[in-house]
Amino acid sequence: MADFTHYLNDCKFILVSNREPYEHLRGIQGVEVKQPAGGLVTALDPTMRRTHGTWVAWGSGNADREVSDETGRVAVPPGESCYTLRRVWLDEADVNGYYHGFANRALWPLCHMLIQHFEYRTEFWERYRAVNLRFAHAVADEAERCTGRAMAWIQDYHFALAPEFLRAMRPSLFINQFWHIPFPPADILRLLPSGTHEAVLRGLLGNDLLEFQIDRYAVNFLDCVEKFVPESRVDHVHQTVTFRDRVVHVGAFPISIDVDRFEGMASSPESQARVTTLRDRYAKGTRQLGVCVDRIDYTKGIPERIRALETLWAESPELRERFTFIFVCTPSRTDLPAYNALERDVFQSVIAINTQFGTRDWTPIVLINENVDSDLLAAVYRAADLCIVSSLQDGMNLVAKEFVACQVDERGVLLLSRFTGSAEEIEGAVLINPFNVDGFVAAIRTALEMSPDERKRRMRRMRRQLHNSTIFDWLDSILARSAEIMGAQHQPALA
Ligand code: ADQ
Repeated sequence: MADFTHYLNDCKFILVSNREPYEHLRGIQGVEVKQPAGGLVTALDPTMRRTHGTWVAWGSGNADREVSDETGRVAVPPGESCYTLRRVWLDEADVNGYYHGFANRALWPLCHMLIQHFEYRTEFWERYRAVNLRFAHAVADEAERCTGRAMAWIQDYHFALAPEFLRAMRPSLFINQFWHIPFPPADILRLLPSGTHEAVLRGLLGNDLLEFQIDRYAVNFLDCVEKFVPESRVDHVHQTVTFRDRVVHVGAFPISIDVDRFEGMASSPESQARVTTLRDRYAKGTRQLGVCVDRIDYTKGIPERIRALETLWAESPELRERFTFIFVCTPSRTDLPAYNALERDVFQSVIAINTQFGTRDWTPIVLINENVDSDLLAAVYRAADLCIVSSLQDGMNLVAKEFVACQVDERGVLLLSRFTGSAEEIEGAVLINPFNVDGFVAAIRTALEMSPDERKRRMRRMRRQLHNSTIFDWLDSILARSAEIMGAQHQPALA
């Protein structure tokens, strides 16, 4: 794995995210440590180990306080002590207002333009402000502890206001932020009350560099700033904003996956054995196997996908017993009513389809409703003849990239929603509009009928692209750009 520490020189690296990389939990055996699964932690933890920096995050584990000092600091990984985890404490009202509230009920639906789910409450906003301020204080304190320069790298939409707070506390700290989800056009952002949408933009303008997944989101951000922050000056050509006598850089940095890891998992002998079992069961001879993998979230186009499958089996009886679909999903944000309703809806629809079309020997949709470990996931991706990603909006979508990385036999077709960041990056997928039922059904038919040569040609092309754009390339490009901007600032970036 590449070493990125040279970009930092002697600069202290402070990473900020909502979720922590290690959670201490009290179990029957005493305190246990859990490392949450997920691409970001897997990619950033090795980098943090090398930088010996600090990771600032919400201390969500029920034994976190027991093992942390009075400022919330604890050395991690346990037993190795390579870097510091600085925990920020949130009470129930904070979590409800900042996280479930403003982040997930206001910003998340708004950024995905699914405004029927948008909900604004003053209490959400006030908690979000207060928690962002608390995080900014923690980061400023961490910057203060080091003698030299420091760089803060903030993750995601949970912290739209923290950069501005932090800028006021530490004017010369280098601050950058990666926004993982789409950024909406101005007409959508202004659904936030007057004063609030401007505050979100001014908050983000506290950064030196603001990274989006694709150029379209960067363009939306610049348009919003131009409309709602009159005291700023936007340069659309260079993608910069001059604001309060500083230059804020904006750009596209598409996130990816650890391609070699997924390819390695898919190629292992255990995976090969699982693929043989899966194909014997579901894809023998001319039968075919489809797959999808999602958190159950209304942005992922799950009901639209189920409707397309239902229409396909209804209109093409010859495909019954010939095309089986493995539906891997995991419950998500179950504290929110919209997510519970969706989960119920998904399960009921799957049962209805299986009842309508299933036979004694054949179940159309095989539902796996759990968090599947990545080795099994890799085998399922490899075994499939097609994978459907039908998001209504999606910042990037890593499932599409995982499927491509695992397709070592180059037999699978990727059906990919036009409204994902990945669709603007990957060439070789069959693009779909999940709102267009007939077009969606026709695309599944196209995939099922595609010749082995055409499948191989498309998959090979996607795999080549993916190998040139891994999560390490993403990290490299962001840190290289940050180092470049820091160097050009002509001021000793003293934190
Ligand atoms: P997410 O909305 O979570 O991420 P995505 O990029 O698809 O969306 O990542 C989901 C991850 O969860 C994948 O790694 C997938 O394998 C895993 N996953 C889903 N269901 C699973 C299951 N049942 N079992 C095991 N693993 C499962 C947000 C943005 C995206 C953006 C990422 C990264 O919404 O657009 O791509 O961040 O920036």
